[in-house]
Amino acid sequence: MATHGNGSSDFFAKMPEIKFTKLFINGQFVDSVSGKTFETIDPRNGEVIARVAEGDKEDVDLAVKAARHAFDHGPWPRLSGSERGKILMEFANLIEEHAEELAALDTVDAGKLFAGGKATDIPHVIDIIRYYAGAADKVHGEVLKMSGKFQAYTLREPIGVVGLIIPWNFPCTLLSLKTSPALAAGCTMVVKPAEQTPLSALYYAHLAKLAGVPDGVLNVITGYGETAGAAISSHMDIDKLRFTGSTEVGRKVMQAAAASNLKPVSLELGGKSPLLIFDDADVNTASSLALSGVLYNKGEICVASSRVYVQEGIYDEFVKQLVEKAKSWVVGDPFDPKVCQGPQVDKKQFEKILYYIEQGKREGATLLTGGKAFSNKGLYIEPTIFVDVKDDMLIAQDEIFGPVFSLMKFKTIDEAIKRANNTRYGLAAGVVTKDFNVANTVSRSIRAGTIWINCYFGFDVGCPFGGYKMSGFGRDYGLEALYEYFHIKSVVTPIYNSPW
Ligand code: TXE
Repeated sequence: MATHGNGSSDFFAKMPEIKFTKLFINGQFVDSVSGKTFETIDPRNGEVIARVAEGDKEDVDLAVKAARHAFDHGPWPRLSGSERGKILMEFANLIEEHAEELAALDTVDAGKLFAGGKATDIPHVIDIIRYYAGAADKVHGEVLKMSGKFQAYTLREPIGVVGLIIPWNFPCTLLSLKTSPALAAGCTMVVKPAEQTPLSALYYAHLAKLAGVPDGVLNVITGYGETAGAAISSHMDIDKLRFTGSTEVGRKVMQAAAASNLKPVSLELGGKSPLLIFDDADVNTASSLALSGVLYNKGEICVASSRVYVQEGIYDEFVKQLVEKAKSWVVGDPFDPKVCQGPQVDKKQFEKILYYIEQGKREGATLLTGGKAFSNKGLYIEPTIFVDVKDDMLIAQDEIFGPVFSLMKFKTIDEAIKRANNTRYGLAAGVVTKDFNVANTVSRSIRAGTIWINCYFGFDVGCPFGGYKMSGFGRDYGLEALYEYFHIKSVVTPIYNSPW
């Protein structure tokens, strides 16, 4: 069984002060039009952290109005890229100063590790903002020689008011991933954080204002998906949508976009990523990669390596080592620095994971360790390993989004590739081998947006990320994400008497 964190440090003292609980519209914190609020809950103990303004359609309308005004008449899109870049650099500096508060807010709201937030997530947020700050003045078009007596030049013009819908698993990171390129491009925006994790988004908006982002450019509507989220997706005056979340809701967002003003959509959706481990792999390294590939962020990560395929020659030794490692994985309070895994984000997610564990048992997979809640207080689940998993079982097909391994054995590379591709998703995959040819063949054969060779979770702000198949389309990170926030306009002129 996984062990309990029992850190004697004063980690409970890190409970952050909750300063912002209202909607952020046109540079001001305001109540919702209805006056309604909702509870945000601490998954460590089920206690209410704060009541937060519940935005709905009327609030989205006000936020879009502010964003439209800021786009059509405000300074932001009219500043030069380097002026926007300077403000974004200041924003990144402020995030750096307030890293601890932001990390703590995501810990109480989402059950994420506080130490990890401070050491990894928030520094990554800062990198993201600085990257797009630096890119803001490097956007340009092209000059084209056309057939006949014409030439053209292209302009990249900011796309307008964007709607950004964010999930709860990396609240601050995904917020910066969507907002930073939009800000760099000169867009204005209405952001809806997930109802489970509204707090860091409001703090982030406050820091953006302090940095000099003008009123109306970044608006945050806290509230539920079916109301505030749906109002954003179907809004007639939003020019572009970017969404990260479930495949099911991604479909609804796209339908709403099509049924309203045909706004373009980018979707980053679920995954069921395969990790292929070949006989020549070092078993200790491979089992550690698989361990963190599934358990990192309690399995609440879209690229979790939730299908682990191991070649038959090392299978038994791999399983033995993985089970030992999973048993010593420390589950407990995410403020405790010794803990590796905190509680699942909310009751719905907790119950979803337990349902899939029961389903795995029912369908005949063998449970080697874990398989139940970790304590009777808080939403903790034991790291759970299933073997004898068949490709068509629910636990091998559906995104569980929890600390659940499905282990499968394979004989040949062709078989491994075929089985790895037997999924409706295509977000990421990993391959562990010393053979370069095997690594290359697998990388080119798997239909997924990211392939990790002898590593897992290698992310960088410059490296594009996104899905194939039902994992969505469009890219986060890199210049690819920045370009999604522009229209390309072609300006054509006749040319007379040109020598060429
Ligand atoms: O996601 P939702 P949920 C997957 C993961 C998880 C499952 C369900 O498998 O178990 O989705 O999680 C907003 N119109 N991922 O239900 O509902 C919602 O308020 C517009 C993978 O929490 O997709 C939130 O802000 N918006 C994923 C956001 O959508 C709507 C990360 C995501 O919530 C809406 C999260 C609607 N009708 C979950 N309904 C990843 N790719 O990383 C909800 N929302």
